[in-house]
Amino acid sequence: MKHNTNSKIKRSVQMMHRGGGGGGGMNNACYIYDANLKANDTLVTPDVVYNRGIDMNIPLTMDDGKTVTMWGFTDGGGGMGGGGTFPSAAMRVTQGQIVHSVLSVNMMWAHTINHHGIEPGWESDGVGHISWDVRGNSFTYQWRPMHAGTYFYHCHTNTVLHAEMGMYGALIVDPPEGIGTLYENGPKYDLECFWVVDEIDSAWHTLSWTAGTCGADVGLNDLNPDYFVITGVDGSGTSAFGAAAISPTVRVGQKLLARYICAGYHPQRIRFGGLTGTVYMSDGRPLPNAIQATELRAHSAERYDVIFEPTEPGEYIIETDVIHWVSGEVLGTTYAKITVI
Ligand SMILES: [Cu+2]
Repeated sequence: MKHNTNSKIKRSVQMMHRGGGGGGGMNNACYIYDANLKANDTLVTPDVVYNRGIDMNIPLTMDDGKTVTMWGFTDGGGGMGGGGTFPSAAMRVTQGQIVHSVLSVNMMWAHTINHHGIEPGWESDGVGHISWDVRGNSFTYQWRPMHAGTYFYHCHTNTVLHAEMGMYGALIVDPPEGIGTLYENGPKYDLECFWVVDEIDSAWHTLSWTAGTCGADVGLNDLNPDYFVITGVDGSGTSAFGAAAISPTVRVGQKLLARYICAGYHPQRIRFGGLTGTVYMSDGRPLPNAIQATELRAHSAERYDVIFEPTEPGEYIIETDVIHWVSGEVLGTTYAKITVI
């Protein structure tokens, strides 16, 4: 009898493990860190409130006509109703403001928000497995950025998968001087662009939200990208040339700030197409001494703030290589463009 009972348990566990398939579909119970979810008892009156919901069915059409399903946050709360974008809508606040990010997860799948590089209290850190995930509920994260710069926010539930699925957005902190100054008493700029470079392994994009947390090897250690995107656009051709936020036009004499985020897992090398930029900041802090650069290398989640002051009209192609982290092979390249008139 005892032997039979054990066998039944084994079978039911195996069936649970097999339940991990299906595009964001099944309520697989292996990843449960929401049991401790409580209201955030640290909240004070905010200066800014962002409402974020979840959309786990965002179609991203690539240059070859194929569509990859992305996940992301909606701007304005809600649950399954759609309306999410890839990347998710930016958050933009001023240094010193108290901000509430209200995450509403009106579904059975768990998510969080981690404001990467910001330093809130632990209740608001949004790292699911060490505090709690949010599902079937809402939670208010409170944060107060004290350093201007370029950041991003992302889901921190089953992070390897959920970040790959696209659950991130830019987080910009302006100094007290406001938009047009990079950091407090720092350099000025006239316009800005956003280079958020990421690689996509479309085979991952049919996995369930708990994939890899149930003991099975679903291949999350083996990222084989087949698409390369820049700020939500297939970057392998010229598609990003038509988006002003990625491929700006600047007049001679103007200062262009490029906010570059390495949003992939493999390292990247970005080349400025013959332009020399001044690198003022990395990861939300000014460099001790700004450096002149014609290219940069970055690793996962790094950010760089680069100001260009082009002197010659022309078209400058910004190439970002995604480089295999072990072999050094260039896996793919994204293209953007600076037009100087
Ligand atoms: Cu998530």
